[in-house]
Amino acid sequence: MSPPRRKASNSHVTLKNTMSDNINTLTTQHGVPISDNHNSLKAGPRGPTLMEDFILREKLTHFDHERIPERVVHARGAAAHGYFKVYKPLSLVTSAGFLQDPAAETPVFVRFSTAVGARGSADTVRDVRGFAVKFYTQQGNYDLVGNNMPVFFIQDSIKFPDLVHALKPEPHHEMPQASSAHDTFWDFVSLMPESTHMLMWLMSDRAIPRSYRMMEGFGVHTFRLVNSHGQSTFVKFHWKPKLGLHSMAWDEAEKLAGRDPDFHRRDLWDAIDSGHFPEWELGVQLIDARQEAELNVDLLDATKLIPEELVPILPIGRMVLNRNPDNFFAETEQVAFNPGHLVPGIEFSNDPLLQGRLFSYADSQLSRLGGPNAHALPINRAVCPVHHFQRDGLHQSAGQKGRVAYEPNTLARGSEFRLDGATHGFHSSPDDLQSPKLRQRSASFDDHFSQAKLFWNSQSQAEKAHVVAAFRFDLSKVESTEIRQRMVDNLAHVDMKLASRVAAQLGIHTPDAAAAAGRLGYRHQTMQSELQEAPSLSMVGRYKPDIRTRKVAVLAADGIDMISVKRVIQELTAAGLHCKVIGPHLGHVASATGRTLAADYTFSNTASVMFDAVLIPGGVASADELCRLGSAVHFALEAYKHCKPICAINEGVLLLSALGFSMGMQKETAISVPTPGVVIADSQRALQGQISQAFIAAMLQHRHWDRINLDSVPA
Ligand code: HDE
Repeated sequence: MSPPRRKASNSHVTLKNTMSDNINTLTTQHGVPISDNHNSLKAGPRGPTLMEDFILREKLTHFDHERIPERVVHARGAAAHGYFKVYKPLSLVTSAGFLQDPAAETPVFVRFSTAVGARGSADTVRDVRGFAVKFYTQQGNYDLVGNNMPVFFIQDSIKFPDLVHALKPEPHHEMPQASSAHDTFWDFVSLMPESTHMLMWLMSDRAIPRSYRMMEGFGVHTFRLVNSHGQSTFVKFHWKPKLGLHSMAWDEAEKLAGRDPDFHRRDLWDAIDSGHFPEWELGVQLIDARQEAELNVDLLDATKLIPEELVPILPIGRMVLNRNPDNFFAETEQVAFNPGHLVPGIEFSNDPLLQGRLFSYADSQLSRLGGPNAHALPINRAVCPVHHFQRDGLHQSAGQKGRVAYEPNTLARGSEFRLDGATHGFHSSPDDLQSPKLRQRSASFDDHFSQAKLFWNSQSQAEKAHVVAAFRFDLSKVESTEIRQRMVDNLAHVDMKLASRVAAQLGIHTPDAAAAAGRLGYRHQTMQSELQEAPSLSMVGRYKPDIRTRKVAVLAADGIDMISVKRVIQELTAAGLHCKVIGPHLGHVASATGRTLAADYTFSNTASVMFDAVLIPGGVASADELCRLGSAVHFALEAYKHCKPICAINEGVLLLSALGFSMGMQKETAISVPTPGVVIADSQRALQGQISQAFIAAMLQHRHWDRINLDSVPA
């Protein structure tokens, strides 16, 4: 059962309908009723169209200009409305109003995105995901414009255009779309050892999330919280998903990009639409001046993180997304985030990557949204009173009145608008900036490999294997052997085994750490870290015992054993899972006794990659028919290959016979788990409820990455 739908709380950021209430009458933009929307005005029924047809011209002109420039990065995204509530007043560390009252709900709009692909590219590509949150607070809008990885490729914003030019499709033929697997990207990053830590994250399963709802989010940079006494504390922001952290298999992500390019967008929409509102907890790492001095990491370096093991995350509030947008263009496309949108009580740090961003966003939006008034679009508008003397500009819609557009004045309402910074207006904390003007990076930024090594050391065996496979995949698409060699030589500084495993399939020499030294862009200083491993960097152990909204495919044909399957479906549904029946055709499949089950999909209009788990019911005739259907056999094998939980009841196991499973294997027990995540059940002997229980237990782990010999599975 879906939970009852809650009424969305943030109705003041709802779009107003601009169409006339009388929708039976079409009008022009200026309200003139249109008598015929099917025929243009012509000189006779077979004559040429007349220039005078202002209705046709207006319609075509508007249509011709429907598209606006897409975001130069993060063009592809999906968004939702919701609210944020703080757990306890945070007045000790910040004066930010929205972080004080546990009873108050602050409306939010959140946009998730991929970074590289064009607006129409696929959702499931290997990429960092954007995680941008706009808080509509009573002290103005606050934007926390983060990613699903805690570090970034570069340290200084002056390298951002180079990074993006290298990563985007190559300019001569505009290929490949939304992929890092090409020469220019690896050429650039192999010459920029500061990227190595981020590359480890990008080649890990974090870059192929199962769902936006199952991703962590990070503010990446260090910010500052400032209290009403002007005391400042460094802060790193973290979002933790309630559903836990989950990813998909790389082969699955690639196939999904074709099967359903909208996979993540649809997943978010469907969850909210059915009342399963995604939630995240906001946490902070607070670092005071004393701790800063003790950390072996420069807080201003965005290629580094502060391990949770050194500075624990303090949960401070909860965000719920409970309403889909009414109009994708007006909201998701026109929303304009800007890390420069702060509220009193939150301030920047001197991170040189952040400092560049403070210029870039508003500048980029000038061309994307066509002028300086994008803040007045409904989705970007503040919910608190706004008063300033900025005037005019393209698309001005404010209807500003009066003769006074300056301050100080005596002709309007006074001349003194300065507020007491400590208690009211935004106030930048004084900073002692007695330094020489120079183009230089701090020597404390020079350690490019320690945290890449920490990340590698902290991964499970299966995660390490995925990282190696991802490096191999991407680098195998690089045509230049020189670039491939350069990259694995860099990896030798992270871990020799990692570098050798990557090199093994690339037709290049054994990695050579010494060869990397002395190259352009190469600076290497290793900071001794007290941490050799940080379990928090691994995704294993972050599985939460919450399987609600996962999708189960039930493979069925005529002759299925209806009693057991219906019961299992009922129990899985009660546990919050979404079961869908896949049949050889739409309509119904029937049991031997004539009981029927409606098919939601066919084997040709869906695929195993669309599901999290597979249930194969019993019934001799059904199992026989499925075994004859290549697409059904492929469905089951592919789910196995992607390490998904599978439950086969009675004869259903025949579908897995290509993998060597047989009913004979589990004669002794009513339910057996012959390999991780595969449940084989004898419905005649299993106790009521036992089958679903065993299947749910397998699903709690989401994916069974420890399955062996997956390369030999014919799917
Ligand atoms: Fe962005 N980034 N970025 N970025 N970024 C943009 O803003 C930029 C960086 C991030 O859903 C652009 O309106 C520079 C880090 C997200 O609308 C642009 C630098 C992080 C989004 C821009 C960075 C991000 C953007 C593109 C290096 C994680 C999508 C159009 C100094 C903390 C927000 C636009 C949305 C979008 C510039 C680096 C996150 C061009 C110059 C680090 C989530 O202004």
